[in-house]
Amino acid sequence: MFCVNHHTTRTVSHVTGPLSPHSYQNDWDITEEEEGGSPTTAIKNQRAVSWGTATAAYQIEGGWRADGKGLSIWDKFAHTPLKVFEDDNGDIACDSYNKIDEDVAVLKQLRVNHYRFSISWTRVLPDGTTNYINEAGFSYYDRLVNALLAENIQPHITLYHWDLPQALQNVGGWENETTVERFKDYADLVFSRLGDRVKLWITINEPYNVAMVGHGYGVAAPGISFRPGTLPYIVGHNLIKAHAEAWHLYNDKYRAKQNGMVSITINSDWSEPRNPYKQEDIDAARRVIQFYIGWFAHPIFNGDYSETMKTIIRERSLAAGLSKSRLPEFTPEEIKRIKGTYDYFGFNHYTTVLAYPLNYGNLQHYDGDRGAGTVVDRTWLDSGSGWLKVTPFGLRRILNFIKKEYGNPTIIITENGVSERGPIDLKDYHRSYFYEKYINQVLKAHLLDNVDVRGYTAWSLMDNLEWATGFAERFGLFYVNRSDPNVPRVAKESVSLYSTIINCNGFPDPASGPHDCLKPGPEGNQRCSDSSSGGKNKPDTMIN
Ligand code: PNW
Repeated sequence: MFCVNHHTTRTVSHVTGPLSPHSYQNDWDITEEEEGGSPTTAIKNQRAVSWGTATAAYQIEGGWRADGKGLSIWDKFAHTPLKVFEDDNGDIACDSYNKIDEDVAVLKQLRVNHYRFSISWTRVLPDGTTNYINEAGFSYYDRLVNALLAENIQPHITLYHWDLPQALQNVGGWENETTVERFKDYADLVFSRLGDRVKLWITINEPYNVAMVGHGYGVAAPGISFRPGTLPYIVGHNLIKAHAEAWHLYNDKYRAKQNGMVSITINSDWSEPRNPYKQEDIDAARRVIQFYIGWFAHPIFNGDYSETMKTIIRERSLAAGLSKSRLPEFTPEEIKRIKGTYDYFGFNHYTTVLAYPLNYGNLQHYDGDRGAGTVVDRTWLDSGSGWLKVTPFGLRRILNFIKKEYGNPTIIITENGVSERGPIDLKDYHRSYFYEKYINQVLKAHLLDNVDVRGYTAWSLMDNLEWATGFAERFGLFYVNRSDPNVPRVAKESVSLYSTIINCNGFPDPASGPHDCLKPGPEGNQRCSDSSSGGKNKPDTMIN
């Protein structure tokens, strides 16, 4: 059982200052009527949500040359001057490679049900191929998985969170279709080694970012930007194939014995028309969505690229005198093989944009194909990241979009969170506000709109290397003091908020209190208005 919060007081202090009363009135939240008129705070007989938090290998592990690890494209990119803010790199990061006990201790403190982390491909396969298996690297993940299970924390493993082996990049990386085979071999090895204990898998994290940020805009590894009209689409095409092959491999070879769930994690903003009364803006908002979440979700959940993407890219390519579309085509066999390669919808979400039509003329690239500009509403709260505005309503809306557009799949939110920058302040009120508001929208989607959300994962467990912005943008529930040689993890105040939400499995109704789950410490280990749970801190039904 969980509880939606209809009782929140709207007081928040924020990195950029408090909200004005005016913006409270226009906070884009959904009205009570839209909620279905229900004043319900708890609805019975729903499946439980698994609560978790996430990290990724390059962002936290360090140990970049330890025990035979090979080099990845992020090792190379971060060691190239001027690519990462202040030339930060992941050489040491949060030193998680040497801190299994410390990491598990803070996960325990949070009381999470699952922990999402990624495997560094080159730690287990230094040159990216199965020619040589680095047992020392495997030992790290083996010990981590065992330590998590000993604390009843379910491991949720990402196979690819952007750190491609440099040896594979040297032969073309994701542009080269042979990488699909290499990824499949890598996945096979990891399933065979850890799949007896690991039941939740993500093949690829955020293919959009790999394709666009790494190969279009070029501000993430491998940092390519000189063929923006074709390369991102080729890379995206191979990422989809790689995902599908890994899913089929699991399905054919491991599912019967291991009985886990495999999917991809797709990220997307929500998009609203800048002017909701203007058809062009409504159309632009739809294009933004189809070119973002739809680029990858459409082939995997519905079959093939959307008509929107196929038509627009073909027409713009031909109009520019090209002989065929810049968007590669799947063969009918490939469409069939890719469609349905999911056991759930892994979804990362942070923010919302307002869209309007923007004509790029003849320019042959993704932005031109999408034909939309985006702005934000000035009343939306800022964060430590320029692209991230605090827009909780968008999460409920995009969850409903996923339900409708992709056939009501089971959804696991694999990332959601907020950053700050500037001086360290453990009183991170903006983060508590963010989690309270966004999680409440998740629970509304789940309980009031019947969206099948089974998991929620906060990004991130701790402050870490935020890719090209280095350590300056901090998404952690825990602060990591990197100037102390012990690299300690220190709880920010939002830790207590999030662990209470986990303990109460949502927001208990103050009117029906007092609630034991709100009490700090072990005696408070009880769900909101759920006396039958007997103080257990685990969902009634785990994700699978
Ligand atoms: C995700 N954007 O990346 C990644 O999966 C994480 O590794 C990362 O640390 C986290 O979100 C926070 O950024 C994104 O510009 C990076 O829209 C940038 C964007 C979205 C996601």
